Amino acid sequence: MDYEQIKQRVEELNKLLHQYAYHYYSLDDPLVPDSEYDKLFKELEALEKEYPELKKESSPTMRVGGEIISELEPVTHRTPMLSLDNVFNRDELSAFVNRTATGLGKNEEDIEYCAELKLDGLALSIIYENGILVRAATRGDGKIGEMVTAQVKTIGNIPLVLQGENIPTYLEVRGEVFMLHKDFDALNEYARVHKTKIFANPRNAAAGSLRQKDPKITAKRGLTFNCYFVIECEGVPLPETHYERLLLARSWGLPINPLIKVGKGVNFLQNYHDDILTKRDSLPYDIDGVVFKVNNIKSQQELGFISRSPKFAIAHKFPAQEELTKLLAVDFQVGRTGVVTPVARLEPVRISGVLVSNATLHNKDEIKRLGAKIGDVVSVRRAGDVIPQIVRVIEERRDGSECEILFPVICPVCGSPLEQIPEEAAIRCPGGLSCKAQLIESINHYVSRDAMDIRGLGDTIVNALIRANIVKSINDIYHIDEATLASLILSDIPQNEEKELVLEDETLVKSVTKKKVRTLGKVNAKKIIASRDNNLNPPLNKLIFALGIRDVGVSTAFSLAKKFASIDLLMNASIAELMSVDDIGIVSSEHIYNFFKDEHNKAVIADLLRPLSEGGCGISPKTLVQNEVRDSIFEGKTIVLTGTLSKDRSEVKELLQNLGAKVTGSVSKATDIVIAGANAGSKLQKATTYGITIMDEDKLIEELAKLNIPL
Ligand code: 5U1
Repeated sequence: MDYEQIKQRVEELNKLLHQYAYHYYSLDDPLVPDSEYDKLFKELEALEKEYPELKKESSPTMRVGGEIISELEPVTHRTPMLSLDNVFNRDELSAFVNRTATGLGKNEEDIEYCAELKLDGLALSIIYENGILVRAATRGDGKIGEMVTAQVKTIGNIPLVLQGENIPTYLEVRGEVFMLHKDFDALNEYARVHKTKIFANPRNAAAGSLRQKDPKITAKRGLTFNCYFVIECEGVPLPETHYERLLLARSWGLPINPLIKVGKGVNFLQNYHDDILTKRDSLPYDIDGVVFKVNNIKSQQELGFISRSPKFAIAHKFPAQEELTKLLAVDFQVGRTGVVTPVARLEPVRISGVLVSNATLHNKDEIKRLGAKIGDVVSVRRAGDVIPQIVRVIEERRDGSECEILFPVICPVCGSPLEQIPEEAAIRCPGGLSCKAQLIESINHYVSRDAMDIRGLGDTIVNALIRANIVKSINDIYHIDEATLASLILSDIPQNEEKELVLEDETLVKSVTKKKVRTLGKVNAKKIIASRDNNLNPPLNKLIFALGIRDVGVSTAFSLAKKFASIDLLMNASIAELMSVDDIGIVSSEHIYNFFKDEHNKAVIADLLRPLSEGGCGISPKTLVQNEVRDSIFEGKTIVLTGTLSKDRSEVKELLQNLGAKVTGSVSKATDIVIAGANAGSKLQKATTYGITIMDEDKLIEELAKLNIPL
């Protein structure tokens, strides 16, 4: 290629890569596979390295981050970046609606609002000149922000070059930069392993990542942007409503949130607030409220501003997800595999509607990192369905009475000396099943739904069985008779007391008399025994999962059952054979191998499998026949998972892959099935448009059940 041809090729690669990014992020409809994008990206990188003068400021290669900056440069915003006034309840919301109507001289019901999410990140201004991203700045004090252009260019869903029709000569948009929970978790997991800074919440992580002086670091952090306002636009006439302006921005490739709605009246606004509040925990990012804006731009201008916020918009805030409370004590819990976990006992505090009195402290390293002491005032965060966490200690609130948290050296349950596992932060009790805590957890795991599914045998009864020395190992469950179980259930209830009784099936019986309890005990015992005896032929994968082998979760158990036709073959498998199973590495193979070589485990399994006629437990697992697996409707299909599923998405993905499916991230014409969980958004919409088969979670469970795979 001569220089002219090289120049042309660089132009062409720029154009193609921008177009591919637009189709991938904005249209959710990739034009080419990721491998093709990567190939062209590398080609452009190589050409730019050889001919640096051909590298444009808007080149897709800017996504990986440019030079390190010594200071973030101050920038004056052409239009100040405002903040929003807040309301916290319906009365305050009604007052806002009323004020707005009075201000506009209209009826409340006639004013249209655009309802949006209040994303918990940081505000950003982006300017495009002739479609090219030329400047991005943080809010700063509203008048002067910090230039973060190079950092913002690394954010995948922000177009470096606007796409579509009628590109303006000048455009300034505002929006929020935030971090998805998955990116936040990955960042903190990395920080834990590499002992670098752990962020308290996704907002801090987003701010810390955007304000990096080295844009290459920003590039690795996984930030996301949603546009929420078109501030200035030249060269293209703008529509008259805020919502239509957002749609226009979207047509140029700027991402907007899919949950935006338009409507009228205070009831619409309150319902939107309530609806989003119920969805809050299942969203893949943090929000701290909703925002309502008068939709008509002329009306917005008519209403004007008060000090630093517009009169046409309001934020309806949600309860905070972080609150201060006192760390009263630390208990140490022993899990199924013997890992000892410190659990913080807190002065009960209400966090986003839930009373929190415990929080996990993970391990010794985490306590050290937090520098927590008993008696400290701590900030506790509860977001989504994640276990509450202590995110920081408020050292300024110390009064000297706080005391160190001492880690036990012997197991708090069985007294065995605890072991520090080399290379791991975890401390473990080596007691195995002779440790009551591990025994309880093993039994609870064995009887759980994904395992042997023995209904009614909950925590309380398992505890009582172990305390009474009736159950010392999982096989003992099969040697209990109904009368023993019934008497045990009865004996656990105080004799002359009327009280509320929560049954194992979670029904609440009020003021139960002694007589009634006696009957309930018998009924429960009958149900438990029936459930146990009806489950003597579980699918092999369920039995493997139930054994509680380290590293063997639902999907690994399934892979093992697919590979080894019987428990005998699995028990005799070599480490090399185990490693040939999908996603099983050397460490997991060793755990599995060692589990089956252990004499105690061998004896327990032998008793589980021994026929009833010979005094055994009579378990005879059903083999996973290869044909069954091949006949699955997922074999060879391209599947997209979207929305919130009740099971971990990566586990579902793995399961489907095990069934021969290809699981991809975005919906295209090549997609065969979209599995839509709760609150599925644009991908579901797109699947409907393309006429792709849509399956909800219940249908997925039903299909997997046909293959004897629990979800
Ligand atoms: N969704 C949304 N969040 N938010 C924050 N819209 C929105 N608008 C804002 C702010 C500070 O200010 C506008 C008035 C530009």
